[in-house]
Amino acid sequence: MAAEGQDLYESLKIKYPRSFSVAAAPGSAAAWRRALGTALALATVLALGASLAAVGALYARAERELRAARAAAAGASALPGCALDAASHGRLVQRLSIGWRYHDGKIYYFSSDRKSWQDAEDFCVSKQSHLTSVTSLEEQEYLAREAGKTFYWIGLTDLGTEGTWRWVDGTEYRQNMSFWAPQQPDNWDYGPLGREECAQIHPVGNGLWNDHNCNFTFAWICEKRLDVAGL
Ligand code: MBG
Ligand code: CA
Repeated sequence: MAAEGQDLYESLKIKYPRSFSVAAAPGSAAAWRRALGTALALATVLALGASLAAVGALYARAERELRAARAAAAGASALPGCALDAASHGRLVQRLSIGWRYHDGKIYYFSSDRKSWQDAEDFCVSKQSHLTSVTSLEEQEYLAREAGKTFYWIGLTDLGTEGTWRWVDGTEYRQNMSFWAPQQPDNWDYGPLGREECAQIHPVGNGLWNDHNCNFTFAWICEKRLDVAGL
């Protein structure tokens, strides 16, 4: 039986696993295919890694903004006379999460597109707010700081009665709480386009005010107080 067993082993063809197989001759079609396969696998891994990093970054940003919104909402709710009910609190968080910014008992919307002064005010009204008023040096400095290098319409106009300025949100205009840039308002003459009856925060004057032609389009700032109903 020993002889038969030996014959059996001699006729056995050993199948090596692929990883044991001898390297394909350099330059051969098999070698190219293998190199291509490796490159494709590497590219796929890199692409997956990059997508994962991008999704991770987006997620981190969303988390950060939501945390900031929650903190701001908590701050707002803690204000005297500003006890928000659950529904208002929810709407506040929602507004903060879509870009409104909380400051000192009010929320502000800094637009990223441009509109004429009246269209900007109409936009604010459609969001239960008005173009912003400015009622303190502290508020002026906040708005100027946030405005940076951008022109923004504010809710001040002398449409109707030249030289008589009024806030569209009903706030009383006070000369001693106005922040006009030097030599402004000057009611500049644009000929057929008319003069200047609407106010804006002017980056050239570090956020001080300039009167401009209401039909020109600029970014704008809406303001909403949190201590009034209808958030
Ligand atoms: C511009 C103002 C414009 C008018 C003009 C007068 C550099 O600012 O935007 O409103 O006041 O100055 O020179
Ligand atoms: Ca002007």
